[in-house]
Amino acid sequence: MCKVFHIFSLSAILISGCSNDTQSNDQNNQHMMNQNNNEGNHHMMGDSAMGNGHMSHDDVVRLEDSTGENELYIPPLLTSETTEGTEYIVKAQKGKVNIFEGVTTETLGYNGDLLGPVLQFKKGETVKIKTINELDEETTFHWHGLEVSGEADGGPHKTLSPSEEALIEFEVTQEAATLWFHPHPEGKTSEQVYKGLAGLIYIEDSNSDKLEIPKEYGKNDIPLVFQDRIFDEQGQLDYKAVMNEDGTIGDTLLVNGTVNPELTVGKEQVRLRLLNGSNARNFTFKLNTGESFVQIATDGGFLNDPLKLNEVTLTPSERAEIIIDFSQLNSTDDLSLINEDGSILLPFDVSNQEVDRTQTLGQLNDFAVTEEEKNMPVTKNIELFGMMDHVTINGKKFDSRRIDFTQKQGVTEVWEIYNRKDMMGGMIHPFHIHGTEFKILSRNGIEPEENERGWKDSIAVHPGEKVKIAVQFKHKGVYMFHCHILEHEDNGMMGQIEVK
Ligand SMILES: [Cu+2]
Repeated sequence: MCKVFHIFSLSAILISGCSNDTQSNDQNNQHMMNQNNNEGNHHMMGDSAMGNGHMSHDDVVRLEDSTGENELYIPPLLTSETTEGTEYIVKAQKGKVNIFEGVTTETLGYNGDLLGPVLQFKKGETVKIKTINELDEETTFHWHGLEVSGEADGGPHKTLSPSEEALIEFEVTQEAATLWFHPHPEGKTSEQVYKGLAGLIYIEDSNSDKLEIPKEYGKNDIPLVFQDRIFDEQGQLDYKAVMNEDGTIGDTLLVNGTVNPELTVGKEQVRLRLLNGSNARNFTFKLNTGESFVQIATDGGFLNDPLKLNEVTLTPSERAEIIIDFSQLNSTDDLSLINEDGSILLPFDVSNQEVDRTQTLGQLNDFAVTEEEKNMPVTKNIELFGMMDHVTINGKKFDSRRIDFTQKQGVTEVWEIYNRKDMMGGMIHPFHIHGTEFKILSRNGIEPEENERGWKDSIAVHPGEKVKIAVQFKHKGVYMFHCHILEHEDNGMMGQIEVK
């Protein structure tokens, strides 16, 4: 079916995508009509056709504005099962949630109905996690951004069958950062994440302990998981009906699983830990007033200095920590975090009470790219290519029996990631490597922007772009590298590296 589309109608692929069943084709045609008519009057639920926005378009389906009618849900911090403070239980389970009033939506979650708790680890501690699969299908527990052995990493080799348990153990050796966890079963990652399996991991260390930054969890240090979804007329997440081979894009935003969220904050500095937890949608976060904020952290750690910005873009799986000083804004009426296209993501209810704890943000970190790293030759070449289910890395699709690269433990190598354009121009692929935080050396030969001069584990690679990164693995094992558009990953845009 896809082949026929490719031969006879390239424009049809561009606009509607290709698909294997007539129902989806009807939806795609409907989507074309919607686009042509500029029809925007769809409902919160029920217009799943809106979901088939194509990532290679600049104008993907716009998100419904958040009405702000629901206070943002703050997930619990997961506490340890022992007094040693290092043993946790993380259980993948099925859930039922009232995302919409009076409607029960079937979901998946960790230790609960939807999404998961925030795991908090301290650098230097040995963490034991008992992982339990209470789903009806296989899953894995992947710790995204965590520098652990391939055994503990939770890639597609480490599946747990239904009702199976596994104990994993690792030492936390990396610096303070906001990481996350999600499933990684081969071919099933996108659906399981879509239905609600994801959670945040905070790593703290002596540096983050002493920094004068907001750190009261849920008060002025806020976890924020942004995900777009499509709900059917019954208010369900029917992934198979709406999935798009090029990345499923929704019209409804959930933040921490809350629809139409609002965040109540004090007139003070508030730290937002942003995760783009979508399957495929990119976000560009900014204030509706156009005023600036500061970014303090990338995927894997603090920037050296707070960086004043008006907006920050995150592709799927990327994180940024920002601080908004609500005591310094011109007006706090109708204030909200918006997306690039102006859609309202998160309205703020700013209390009038002045909170006097504004701190001067000083130096945060001592991240550096060495001269040696800058001058190292490229020793690994990665070519990202394609769209839909024709995505490849170095011309190949994932094969769990094939090791694509090897690298020595503790030895830095320079990888060059090239996003080769296709005849339609191509699309951004967010490239992620497991088990490591890397440094960006250059984008098309030029030093990266200031807000990318910090540890990264995922990077947006634009069509035609060549990105050089310095990669070192602290531990041994087999690790995945892949596109973090989850449908691309499931379609085989993934390879394996063995670290010896
Ligand atoms: Cu991709």
